[in-house]
Parts: sequence; structure tokens; C-alpha cells
Amino acid sequence: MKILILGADGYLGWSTTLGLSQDNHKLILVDNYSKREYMKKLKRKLLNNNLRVETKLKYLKSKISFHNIDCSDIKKLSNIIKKHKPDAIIHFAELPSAPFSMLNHHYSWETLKNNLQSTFNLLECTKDLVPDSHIIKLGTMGEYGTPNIDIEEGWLNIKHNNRSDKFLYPRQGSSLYHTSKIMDTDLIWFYTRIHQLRCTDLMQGPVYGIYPDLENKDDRLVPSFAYDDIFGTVLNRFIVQAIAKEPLTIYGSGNQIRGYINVIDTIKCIKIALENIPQKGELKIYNQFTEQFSVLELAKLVKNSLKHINVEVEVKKITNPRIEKEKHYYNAKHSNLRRLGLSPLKLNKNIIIEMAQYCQKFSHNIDRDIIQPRVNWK
Ligand code: USQ
Repeated sequence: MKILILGADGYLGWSTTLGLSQDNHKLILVDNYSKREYMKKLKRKLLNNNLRVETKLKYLKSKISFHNIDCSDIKKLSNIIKKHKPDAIIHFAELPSAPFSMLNHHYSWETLKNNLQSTFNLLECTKDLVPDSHIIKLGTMGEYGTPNIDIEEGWLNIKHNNRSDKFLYPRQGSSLYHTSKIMDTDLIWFYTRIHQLRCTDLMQGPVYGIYPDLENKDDRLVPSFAYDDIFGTVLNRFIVQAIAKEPLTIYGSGNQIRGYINVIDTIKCIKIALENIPQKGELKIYNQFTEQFSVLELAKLVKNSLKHINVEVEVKKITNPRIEKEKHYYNAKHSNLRRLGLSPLKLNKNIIIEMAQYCQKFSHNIDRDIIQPRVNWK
């Protein structure tokens, strides 16, 4: 397949590139490095020396092409789509952070503007130029929030006054970032049903992991690894905190439950989505996570695992900087990807130890000043 990957410099965009580069696809990559710029502005740093895409492609010795393009510029995006006529377009070109979106008016608007504009531009270009092409969009489990009923996979059958119909599952985000993803889903569903596009929306939980590929552990090709309070996801942060001998930052009670996924499984899910092309006018939605944990359970797992490599871990509850339910029901369905062949890699001691050993190699890069949460929802 000819596959266009938007947002190819990010944690998931680059991991997907690596994963798909081994298959017989033609890949075209797009990124404008804006996340790197925002990190610099906000004085947040990565753990690893994340090389630029052009350099990583040289090491990969592949003929993958890269275009430095902002997807919120519709002219530039449409030129790329016109030129390459991709069979599938994977859309990661979004600002991915809840704290970033809640920092202040400026970054809230940056998140809404960037995420909606890139999704809108992609849908417009697809409708006009490649209406048969398959859009795979990274959504988030956070779109559903933490309702007091089971979370279905995208859709909910509702019976009301003796009549029934199927709707998008009700959504309520706990940050403007999550809300931007809800709005994306609404846009995607509108274009899918009105213009008969083929779309897949992947509702993914927080991702962890270093190497996207079990066979290829070349450190030069590792994706970005964030551990700071704005861009790091919780398990990646905990492991860096443990290596830095800082207490693990449990927000509030630590009873918040989410569905987690290893970055290796993210790639497997993208491959499954690519193979399962929706009909015209069909929006497929998959809940993309493999296991549920509370924050406290994750912290305990890190503490117990790292004992085996003599790393002492302290766990500390701190005031929750976010407004989110800390005690809640959580039962999210996630059988669609399993049914299509995903066999999940479960989180275990060895995975945590391997991640910690990678972090140890880069411990000289750890900046303790960017670990404590600085963005407060209130
Ligand atoms: N948390 C802590 N301590 C920390 C960091 C986080 O207790 O140091 C807690 C949070 O309060 C939250 C949970 O851990 O309850 C998950 O937080 P997170 O920062 O790992 O995840 P989140 O902000 O929800 O966002 C991340 C990604 C986002 C993706 C989302 C999936 O940044 O791109 O969409 O995970 S989900 O959480 O299912 O919405």
C-alpha cells in the first residue's frame, strides 16, 4: 500500500513508521516539528537524543520520503495528497497532551486550532482528491471519560420510548485536549456519512514502552521518550522518576483507572486497522488498549519490578493537579482488535526492567525540574 503518515516525528508516528517500514509498503512521511518547538518554548526535554526524521531515515537505509509540512496548511497538505494519491492516511498530526491544553488560553487554543484544523483539512482533501482512501485517525479512550456504565467500542444502541437507534457513545473529556479529540470524531463521522469516506478511529489509552519493535533495538531509531509533566505519559514518567530516585508522582488517591497499551501493540493495532478497510460510508471504531490499571497499581508494579535490579522506589501521593474522578467505575470493552487477531503483550516485570535499563543509559539527561506537575486545571 501507499501510506501517508501525518505527524511522523512523534512517539507514535515514528514508531508506526518503523513498524510499517519492514512491510512491503511505500511510506510518505509528514511532520513540521512543531512539538519539538513547543517543548523548547516550555523548557521541557526528552530523555533520549531524538534524532530528526531525515537522519533516522538515513540509518534506516530506506527510500521513505519525508516532507516538512504543517497539516493545518491545506494547500501544502493537498499538494502532497495530490502528488502521492495514498491508499491509506494515518493521522497522528495533533497536539497530544492534556496538561498542554490546560496550561493557559494560548495553549488551549493552539490545541483546539491545530487538532481540528489538521483533521478538517485531511477530511476535505480526502473527500476532494482521494475519496476511496482509508483514513486511520488516532483518537483516545479519554473521549469517553469515566462514565458510571460500561464503555462500548465507539457506538451505543439506545432504546427510547419504544424506538431504538445506534449513536456514537456519549463522550465527555476531562481536558481540552480530550475535547478536541471528541470534536475530531464528530467531524470524521460527519464526513464519513455525508461524503461516503472510509474511516477508522482508534480510541487509544496511555501508551508506554521504548522500542516499538522487539527485533530491532537500534538506539538511534528509538522514538521520542518524554517524562516531563506535560508530554510524558504516566508509566513512562514513573520509570524515569524511579531511575532519578524521585518519588513516583501519584496524582490524588491514585485510584484513577485507564486502559494501557505497549507501543509494540500500538503498531500491531495500526497494521490490523490497515488490513480492515471500512466500506464506503463506514466509520470503524476500535478501543485500543490491552489492560486496565489504576495509577496505584502501576506504581506498585514499578516498585516491585525494580527491586530485582536493586532500584529502591518511593511512591508518593500528591495533590491532583487535574480535575478528574479519582474513584470511579471503569469497564471498557476492547474486543474488536482481539477478534481481528491482536494478541496483546501484557505488562510485566521484565518489560518494566528493560524500560528502566534504557532510562539508566540516559540518566545523565534527566532534568529533575520538569518532573513535578506544574499545570493545574483549577
Ligand atoms: N497521572 C498520575 N501521575 C503522573 C501522571 C499522570 O497519577 O505523574 C495520572 C493522571 O492523573 C491520569 C492517569 O495517570 O489519571 C493517566 O495520565 P496520563 O498523563 O498518562 O494520560 P492522559 O493525560 O490521559 O493522556 C495520555 C496521552 C494522550 C492519550 C491519553 C489516553 O498523553 O495523548 O490520548 O493518554 S487516555 O488517558 O485514555 O485518554
